Amino acid sequence: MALSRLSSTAGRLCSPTPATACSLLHRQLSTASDTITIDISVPFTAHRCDPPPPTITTTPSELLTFFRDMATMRRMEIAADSLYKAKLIRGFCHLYDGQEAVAVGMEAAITKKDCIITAYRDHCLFLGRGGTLEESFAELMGRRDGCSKGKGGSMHFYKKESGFYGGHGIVGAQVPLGIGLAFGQKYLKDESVTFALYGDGAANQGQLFEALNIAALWDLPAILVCENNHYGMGTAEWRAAKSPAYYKRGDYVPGLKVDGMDAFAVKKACQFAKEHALKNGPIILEMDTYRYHGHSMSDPGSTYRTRDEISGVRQERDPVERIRKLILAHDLATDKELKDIEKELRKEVDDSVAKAKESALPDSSELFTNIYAKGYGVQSYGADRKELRAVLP
Ligand SMILES: Cc1ncc(C[n+]2csc(CCOP(=O)(O)OP(=O)(O)O)c2C)c(N)n1
Ligand SMILES: [Mg+2]
Repeated sequence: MALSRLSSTAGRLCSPTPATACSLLHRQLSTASDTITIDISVPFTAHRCDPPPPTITTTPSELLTFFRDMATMRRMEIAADSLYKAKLIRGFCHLYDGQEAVAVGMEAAITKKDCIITAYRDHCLFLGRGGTLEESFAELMGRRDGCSKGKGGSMHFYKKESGFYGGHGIVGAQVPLGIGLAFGQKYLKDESVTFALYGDGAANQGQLFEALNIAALWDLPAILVCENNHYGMGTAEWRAAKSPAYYKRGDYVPGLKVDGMDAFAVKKACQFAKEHALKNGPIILEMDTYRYHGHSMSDPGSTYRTRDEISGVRQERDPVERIRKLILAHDLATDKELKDIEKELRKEVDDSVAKAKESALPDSSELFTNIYAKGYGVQSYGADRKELRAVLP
């Protein structure tokens, strides 16, 4: 399923296979054209700028869309966990469950002309950009129908045609690349911006400050999004950062601290940041979020933090549950209808896994493609630099 189909446009809630729950909701929503005003959970804290007001207006259909999109992402990551344990996914695999509100809220504020670039925790951002579940699972399992033809795996999802530039394994390295994208956007005067995402661990890297310096000097339309899930692998932020106020770490660059578990707060902050960046240059958004899984599949995630901490966040700040409560409070659907939607999504995820499993492994000739740009005739010499051993495709 392409999440783009579920984007925040009213009336695009239902998947093409009509399900009872979906049509019921559709009937209700067609009469509910009202806008709803929501207080965001935690007011923004600002650095060198006036924060936007802590309220946002939405519609019943956007609320339902947020619910469906985040529940799909949650289910996808749970399925990836099982596939990894069944050894159908090999190598690295970093899951995003807990952080879904960042992907969904950001996507609701921007267009596909805007660019997103991130680190290795990239599956859900790819879905948000319109990637499909099947492409995701195929990539995770190294199959040729994957979004990177099965050659990237979990850390290297891409969808350039809708502004998604990956998927990067070197911590922090995506930020200078993102600033490069923003440079291109300014140069071409196309009124779009780049969101460069990085973690709290990456926030301490030198390259981030070097890139930010250039972005600020040249007023580039760049938004640095620090997804602060409070841990870099097994290291708590307080052990790694003298100042964990990441939204202020740009010093001369403005910043906002945002409740990253509230999709509406994220949406509002991203709208604000886009407007700011187009007029004035870079801004930092610190998203206060949490990952439920360990750092990667080899980390049980419970040795450096308590189980109570994890369950406390689930109970009090879970991004999907927050939207569920809003939908129920505004009588937009019943609990049963929402559960039926989740059942339907679960089936969609399972069907996509089954289809992805049918995809073949890449052909061995693919080992030599997508390594060098075609047509440059890259030559490989022996150690003496005289004997030509191969001309690569
Ligand atoms: C340059 C570099 N150093 C170290 C690593 C190993 N490493 C991978 S993820 C990670 C932690 C990064 O944490 P954070 O930036 O908070 O992102 P999160 O995993 O929490 O999303 C480290 C140290 C790496 N991949 N690249
Ligand atoms: Mg982190």
